[in-house]
This record gives sequence, structure tokens and C-alpha cells, in this order.
Amino acid sequence: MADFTILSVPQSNFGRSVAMLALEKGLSFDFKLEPPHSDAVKEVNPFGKVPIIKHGDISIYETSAIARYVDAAFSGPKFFPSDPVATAAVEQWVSLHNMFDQTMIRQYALAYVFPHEDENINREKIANALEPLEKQLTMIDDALDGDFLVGDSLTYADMAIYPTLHYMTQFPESSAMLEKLPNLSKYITGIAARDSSIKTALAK
Ligand SMILES: N[C@@H](CCC(=O)N[C@@H](CS)C(=O)NCC(=O)O)C(=O)O
Repeated sequence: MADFTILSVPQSNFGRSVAMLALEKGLSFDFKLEPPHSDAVKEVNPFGKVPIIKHGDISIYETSAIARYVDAAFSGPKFFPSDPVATAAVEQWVSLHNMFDQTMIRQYALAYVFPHEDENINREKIANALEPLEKQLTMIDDALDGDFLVGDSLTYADMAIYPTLHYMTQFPESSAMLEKLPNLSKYITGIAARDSSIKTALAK
């Protein structure tokens, strides 16, 4: 029997963070395909967003709450450090990721994925995203001083942010920006090589 169930869609960057955390902890999970705003999702999250996890009688939504729960409730390595300074640094990245997600995924990537009704890509939306996108990618590049965002080993900060960064390797303007950011490019390549990343990647 699996340790818990994730309700999400495979494309969800947030859902992927939860799946990566489970795999890094050596946990098993069932993946139940539930799109945002399905009845099963709205039953738990009034805002209809995925992911959700179910563990016995417990249902949790909001990815950072899920991650905290999974890290604390199950055995395996811990990905929120016990040191208060380090855990504050992890939380800082998790919180920053909410802004990165708005720019990188909602404003930028989804403008490619869901074009205008006339089927043209929403160029205006993409153009408006480029300045904050470059600022955010540069900020992460500047902050990186090795293979991980916090300290010298994997933390939940990496799992929160990596799925969003991975999408940035797939679109023209963002991948051109990444080419000029060596720390970030190396970082993405390193996390991409992990089992938890390979096993949660979308089939091509
Ligand atoms: N704050 C939420 C954000 C989750 C989120 O935005 N999920 C997307 C899928 S990646 C979603 O469900 N979007 C549907 C919507 O916003 O209506 C969390 O941390 O879990």
C-alpha cells in the first residue's frame, strides 16, 4: 500500500514538487489524476487548485503545507533543516517561489501553452513577463554558490523551485536567458539528473 495519495495533474509544477519530495524521502505514493476544479479537488480545496494529498483521514492542500506535513509525518531524510537559520532560508525560497510561479508559469509559460482564441500565441503577455522573468532568474543565479539553494545538500527549497525552473529550459526567451546564467544552468542540470527529477518528468 502506498504511503499517501497525490491528487494533481502531471503538468503541475507544484504537484511535481510534492512527488519529488516523496521520492527523495523514499516514500511511495498513488497519483490520482484530478484536474483543477474537479469535484474531488473542490471538495478539499475551495479554490480548486492542485495538488492535494490524502493520507488516511487527512486531506491537505497548499503545497508548502503538504511539504511540511510529508517531511514531518514520515520517516526518511529531512528536507526542512532543523537549524533555524537554514530552515528560514528554505522558507524564504518557498515563499519567493510563489512570485516566480506567477511570472514564470502563469504569465510567461502559459501564454505559450494556452494561446489566444484566434490560436496566436499571446505575445503581449510574453513581452510583459520578460523583464521580471530576467530579474528573477538573475537573482537566483546570483544567490547560487554551489549545487543547492541552501547549504550543501538538497532541501525542500530545491524541490519547490526546480519544477518551475525546468519549464524555463523549454521556452525560447527563458532558455536564452539561462544560457547567460552559468550558476543557474549548472544547478538545473544537477537537479535534473536526480532520480526524483527523472521519475517525475513529463513523458516527451
Ligand atoms: N498556492 C497553491 C498554488 C497551486 C496552483 O497554482 N496549482 C495550479 C496547477 S500547477 C492550479 O491548480 N491552477 C488552477 C487555478 O489556479 O485555478 C499551492 O501552493 O498549492
